Amino acid sequence: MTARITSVAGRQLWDSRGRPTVEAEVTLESGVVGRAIAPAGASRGAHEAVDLRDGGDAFGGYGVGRAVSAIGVEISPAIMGMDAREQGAVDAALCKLDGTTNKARLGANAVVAVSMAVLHAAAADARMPLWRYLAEGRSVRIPLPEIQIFGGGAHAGRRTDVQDFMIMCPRAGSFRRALEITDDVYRAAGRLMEEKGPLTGVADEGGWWPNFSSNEDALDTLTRAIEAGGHRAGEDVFISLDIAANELGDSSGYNLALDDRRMSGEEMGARIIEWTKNYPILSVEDPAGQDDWATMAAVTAAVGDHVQIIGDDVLVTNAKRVEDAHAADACNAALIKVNQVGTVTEAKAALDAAVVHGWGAIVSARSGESEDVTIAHLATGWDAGQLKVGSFTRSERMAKWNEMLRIEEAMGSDAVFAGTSAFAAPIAQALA
Ligand code: 2PG
Ligand code: MG
Repeated sequence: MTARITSVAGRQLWDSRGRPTVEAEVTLESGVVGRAIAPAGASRGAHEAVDLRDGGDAFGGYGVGRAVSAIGVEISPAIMGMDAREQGAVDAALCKLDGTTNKARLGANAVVAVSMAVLHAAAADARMPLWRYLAEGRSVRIPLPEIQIFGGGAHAGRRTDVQDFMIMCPRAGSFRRALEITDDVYRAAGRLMEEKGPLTGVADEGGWWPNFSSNEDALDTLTRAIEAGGHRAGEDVFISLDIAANELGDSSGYNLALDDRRMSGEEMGARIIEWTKNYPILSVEDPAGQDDWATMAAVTAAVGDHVQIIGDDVLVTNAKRVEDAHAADACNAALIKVNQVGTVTEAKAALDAAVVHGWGAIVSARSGESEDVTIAHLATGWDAGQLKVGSFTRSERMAKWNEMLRIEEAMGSDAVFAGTSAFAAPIAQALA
């Protein structure tokens, strides 16, 4: 059996925020190696798996010495000898070894790096690109990208309340074309920002640093940037928002600092609904806090037939929470981040739960990233339909977009761009 795991090693590398992170390297009997690097979130849900950090003074407390040593001392002996092609069995062994509900003992950063490295090793052993290995012979679509133009919230010193101002081009026809359109809009947005005042650089995920006087000012500027870039807002290019409302409060109230307002859940929901009426918005992520399902459900009931309502901090890539959210009609799409739950198998289960209910599914990066391009392969091989990576600058983001271009090219004439089919059926019909 050549796919037998013969060694698992961990090492400390650095992420896009200059913080320590974990890389895992899995070697098989055949000599094949699989590697993966753990990403890290800044706006996190309370129900997420948690990273193991060393604390103390070194590296601002973000050291991963203990997580790296957990890989060598505990994880390696536990999965040594297992078949890398048995991802489910390996991930079950990792969960059992950790023994907590949130990967707190070994660290989600250690566990996710190993889980993804095992997957890479298995694909390499099969001599296939990862996306093709995951597709298992089925035809899969090229995902629709969701790309940030302005970064805010926890990724930009809370300069705007809304965290991500993004665009989507469901009618672009191909991934390559969607990126070209994004380039037009990104550059036009930069010109408009320059006119407003000094351009002050970029936020954590590479989007323009948001110099805005109100959240609506940001929405106006983005709409104008789409048009100034030579495209039709609400026709070819749509706005997608990640409110990340978890960072703004909970069901007892939300603080919109930029608008100098404290709002009830009901008012917050009404504000989001109003934005979807006034701007060409096609998708809204986390319009309410992680446990405020009443507001999530109110927004979904009001506009969910033509606007995608995504759960991120609300669902935390947890299949059980996807089921609960479905029972509560709280959203119509799920964000999928492997490190939010800790293993490839659990993330796939959350995606499957969303797909079974006819929801959209978006494989997503974190705000702390690296050159690791695993998510491009997961979004494609799992046929998720959508991919969220961050903005259109900085190599930890461009590495994923560029990998998608390679995948699209490799598919050749078989490549099918998910486009409008990426959404839950009512939204896809509304776009048709
Ligand atoms: C999110 C992500 C990416 P973070 O909220 O969707 O934008 O942010 O990784 O900080 O949770
Ligand atoms: Mg989010």
